[in-house]
This record gives sequence, C-alpha cells and structure tokens, in this order.
Amino acid sequence: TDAGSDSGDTGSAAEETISIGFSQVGAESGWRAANTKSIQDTLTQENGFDLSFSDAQQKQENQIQALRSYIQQGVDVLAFSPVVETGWDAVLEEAKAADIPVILTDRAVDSDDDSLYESFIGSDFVLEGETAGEWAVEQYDGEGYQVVELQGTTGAAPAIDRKAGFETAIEGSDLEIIDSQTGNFTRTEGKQVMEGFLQKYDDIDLVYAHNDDMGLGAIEAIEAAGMVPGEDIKIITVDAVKDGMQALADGKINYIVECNPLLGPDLADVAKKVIAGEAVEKRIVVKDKAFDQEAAVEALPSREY
Ligand code: GZL
Repeated sequence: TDAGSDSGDTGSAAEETISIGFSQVGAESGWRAANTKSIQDTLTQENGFDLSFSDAQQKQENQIQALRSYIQQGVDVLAFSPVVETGWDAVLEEAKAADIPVILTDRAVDSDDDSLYESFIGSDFVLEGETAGEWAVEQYDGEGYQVVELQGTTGAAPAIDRKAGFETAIEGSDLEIIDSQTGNFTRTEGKQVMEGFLQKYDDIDLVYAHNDDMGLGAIEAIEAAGMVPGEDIKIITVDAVKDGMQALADGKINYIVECNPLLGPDLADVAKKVIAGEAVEKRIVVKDKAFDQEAAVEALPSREY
C-alpha cells in the first residue's frame, strides 16, 4: 500500500484549512480591483484557506446579506471592507453570538465596541488627506487657489477622513475649497461632477480627488472643456494605481498619495493567528508613499498595481 493509505495516519498534522467568508465593497475602481486580486491570490487552498468571496456592488445591504450567509454556513472567520462606517453593529453582534471572529480590511466601522472585531487592517486615511493638503500648500500657497473636491462614497471612512485631513492641512493657507461633491470613487461619476463644476465656476485652480479614478474622470472633463489638466487646472489624487501613476508621469496629474491595496498577506496572517488563538494587533496601519511627476516616471516600471 502507498504510505498515505494506511490507518488514516497523515504524518504531521496538516494545518486545518480555514474557511473564510469575505464581503468586498464592489468593483468600483482600479484600487478595488488590485485589492480583490491581492485577497484572492493570497487566500488560496495551497495557503490553507477555503475562501468564499462576494462583491456587494457598493451596497451595504448586500454586504450584510453576504455576512449573514457566511454566518449561516458556519465559516471559521469573517472578513470585510465596510462600504460605509455606520450600521454594522447588528450583524457584528450576530457574528459574535455565533462565535465567528471578524477581521476588517481597508475601511473602518464606527462601532465603539471594538470587541466586535479582532483587527482592522488599513491605511491612515486622515494622514493621506494631510499629505495631499501639505503638498498643495507647499506648492500653491499665496496664489489664492480655488479648489474643488471630488469626495469618495458618502459615509465611507476614506471619504470622511481624506476630507478632514486635507482641510486640516490647508488651514492658515490661502487655498479655498469652493465646492465639494461625491463622485462615489468612480471615474464616470468623477467626470460628471467635474463637468458640473466647470459649468458653475470659471476659475478653478486645483482639483483634490479622493481617488485616482475620479481624478481620471476629471481629466476627461477638463480636456473636453478645452483646458490642459495638470497645467490650467492642477490635480491631486489618492491611491497611486497604474492608470493614475501613468497620468501623473504624463503631467496630467500633479501629485498622488498612495493607498496600498495589497492587503491579502496581512489578512491571511491575522486570520491564521486568530484561528490559532494567538494575539493580534487591533489596528494594523498600512504604510503609504506619495509621488510627484518625477517620482512617478521612476516608480512606474516596478509598480505591482
Ligand atoms: C481606500 C479604499 C478606497 C480607494 C478607492 O482604502 O477604500 O475605495 O481609495 C476605492 O479607489 O474605491
């Protein structure tokens, strides 16, 4: 008989496969695609995971439904990226009652009971906004710049925090945010909102977009209006995904603050520790860089996403 078929002895106890249910926000942006790829490429069978993955099309009710179905399935671990900060306590209580640990990735929830999740793995969005604002002040203070802001999804942690960080950083400068509206993190809506701003104002100097995709939509609107993005109207965005970095290298965007989407490895590590009963950090802050046009030309060839 071959070695593997005797009395069920499998030699060293192979690590048990961890069943994990993941509810993803949607597929709204280049960042989200890179984030999904990182999770699906890392939480594989060969890495010891049985991943159930769902896309909520940016709707909270779809995320809650997915989480409830994973609880029904009796998965070992739940993980999700909450599309907005509020409204999660009920389903998180249900997970706790079912004794299923929860890991948050990318975005935060506003629950003040942090026993409802084991860890939150994501960037510091306030710092991202501050980094964008500080660069804008460094470059443009003293010229009376009029700024329009393309906000991310209303109620989402990155939208709330990137707005707050930017506003704090420009305090005391003469940069003024003359309008601010959500483009829901998508290129299409970013373009539509920018078209509206261009009809409403004839003296916009700077666009601050909470992600590259809305910034790329703004570029389309600015060019359609016969102006030169990156020159007639400066643009600062957040994410640093490939399309954004290409536009930065091409001079159509002036500065990008990175938001690293490659959260799969941290999620896998935390999930394994949680199942093994090891302590995990409640907050894992993902490190981000920032790029001007010169740095983008340098970095582009080796960018992973
Ligand atoms: C940030 C993430 C945001 C990205 C957007 O961690 O939640 O959502 O900045 C994405 O591109 O849509």
